[in-house]
Amino acid sequence: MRISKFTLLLIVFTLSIFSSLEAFEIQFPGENGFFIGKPMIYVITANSNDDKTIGQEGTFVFGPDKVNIGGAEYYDCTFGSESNGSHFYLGIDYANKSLTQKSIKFGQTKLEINPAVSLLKYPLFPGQKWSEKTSLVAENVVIPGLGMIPTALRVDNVKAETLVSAQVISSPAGTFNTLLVETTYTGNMIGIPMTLIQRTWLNEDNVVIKRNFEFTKPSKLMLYEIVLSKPNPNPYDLNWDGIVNILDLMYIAKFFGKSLQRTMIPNPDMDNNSLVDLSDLRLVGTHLGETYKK
Ligand SMILES: [Ca+2]
Ligand SMILES: [Ca+2]
Repeated sequence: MRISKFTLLLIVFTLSIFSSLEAFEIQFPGENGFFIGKPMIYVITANSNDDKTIGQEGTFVFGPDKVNIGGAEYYDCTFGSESNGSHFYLGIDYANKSLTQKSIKFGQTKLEINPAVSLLKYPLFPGQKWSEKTSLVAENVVIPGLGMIPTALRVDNVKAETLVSAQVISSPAGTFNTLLVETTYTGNMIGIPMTLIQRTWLNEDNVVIKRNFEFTKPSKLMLYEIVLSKPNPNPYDLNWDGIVNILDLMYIAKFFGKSLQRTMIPNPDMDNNSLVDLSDLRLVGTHLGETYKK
C-alpha cells in the first residue's frame, strides 16, 4: 500500500515536471523582440495564386518602414521571393501588449481588416484564447481558373476567434517547440458562409517558424504557406550585423560545450550535431571577414 502510494506520488511528480516543460509561455518582447529589419529566410510550401513559387526561398523582414493607415502607424512587413511579393501591415500595441494585423497584400490582392485584430496577444501560453469582431474587405481577389473578381468583396460581422496550443514542429531550419496561434475568421461573403484560418507557429524566442492561411469554407483551399528555412539568415553571421568577425565567435563561445535540445535562432551549432564545440568555432573561423548585404 505504502509503496503504491509512493509510486503514485512519483508518477504525479514526474508528470508535473513533464507538463511544465511542455507548457512554456512567450512574454511580450517589446520592439526589439520582433527582430525589426532582420531578414529571416523562409521556403514557400503553398501558394494558390502561383504554384510556380512553391519550393522557392524568400526573405521576410519586419519593417523597419512604417505606413499610416487610418491615423495609426503600422510596420510594412514584407515577404519577397524571386517572383512573388507580399506585404503585411502589422502594429505593435504597447498598451495592450499585442501585435495587431491591419492589412495584407498578396501580389495584386488586398485584404483590409477593420478594425485591426490581435494577431498575437502576450503573454502567449497554451490554452489562451481571445475573440474579436471585425470586417474584411478584399480587393482584386484572384480565383484559380476564373481570374480576377472585378468588385471588392466585403464581409461584415466577422468573428475572429484565436486559440493558442503547444506543438513540436519540424522545418528545414530544425525542430522547434512552438506555440500555434490559430485564428478562425467566420462570416458571410455575399450570402455564402466563409471560414478563413490563419495560423502562426512561434518558437520560444518569438520567431515565426511557420505561417499559413487556409479557406475551409466555401471550399478547402490553402492560400499561402511559408516555413522557416534557415536558423541563421546569413550562414556564419550569428549576431546578424552583416559581417563575420570576433563577435560571431563570441556568440558561439557563450554556448561552448552545451548540447542543444532544440534549434536556436541564431543557431551556434553550425554543423547541426546538437553540440556546440570546437568544430563550430572552426567553421565560423574559416569565414572570418566575409560580409553580407544588410
Ligand atoms: Ca556578425
Ligand atoms: Ca556542432
